[in-house]
Amino acid sequence: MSQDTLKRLVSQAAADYILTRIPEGAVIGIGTGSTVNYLIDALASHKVFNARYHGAVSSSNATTARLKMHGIKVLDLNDIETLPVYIDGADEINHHGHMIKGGGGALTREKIIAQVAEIFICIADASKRVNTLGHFALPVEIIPLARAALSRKFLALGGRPVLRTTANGAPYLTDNGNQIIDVHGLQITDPVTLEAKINSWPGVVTVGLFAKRPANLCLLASATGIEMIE
Ligand code: ABF
Repeated sequence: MSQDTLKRLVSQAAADYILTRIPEGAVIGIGTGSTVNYLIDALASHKVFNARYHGAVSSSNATTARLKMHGIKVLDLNDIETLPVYIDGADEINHHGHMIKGGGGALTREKIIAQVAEIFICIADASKRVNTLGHFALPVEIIPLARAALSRKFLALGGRPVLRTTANGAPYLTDNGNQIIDVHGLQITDPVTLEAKINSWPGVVTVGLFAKRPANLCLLASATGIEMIE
């Protein structure tokens, strides 16, 4: 079964979960990435989202565009006080629900919304499940002024920092106008401690470790079906 098929399956399962478990009138937090894109399409296909829910809070310009393409109301996080659920993908997830996120470049807004949400549901194909985080290069959103100083710190950690660039070689810029360093070669055995450590460095906007606030529920699709891990 292809990864794409697994992403579609887990997204459909997540849409069913939301529509049956999340009460009417709620605001739904929506993440970023190809798995979430399938979720948005699945929610829209039920054609009840706008009738049932107050709207969605989006974690990126790309997600906002897709929600609006389907006619789903997009709300400002500053205008809501409660967010029952946030659904998002991940690049890696371990058995504690700790994740590496940010491959899609939306880690800062994702982390802000995840922090507000009462429950965080991670949706992924089984290839994202790991014992130890770090095979996927750790994304870190940074202020450009700090790039060289932070790169030296990542090297001292044993990592190999690479500035994320666009197809034409220019530095990739996030929706917030910042740059991203992808740190290769880390074996992250204590994600909570490393997240706090990197967060404390001047110039770091967001580190793509979601460990202090892990996922509450993970829906993982594999050839044998959908596994729900709490
Ligand atoms: C997003 O989901 C990012 O944090 C993460 O990089 C991405 C995973 O992308 P995909 O669903 O396309 O594999 O939330």
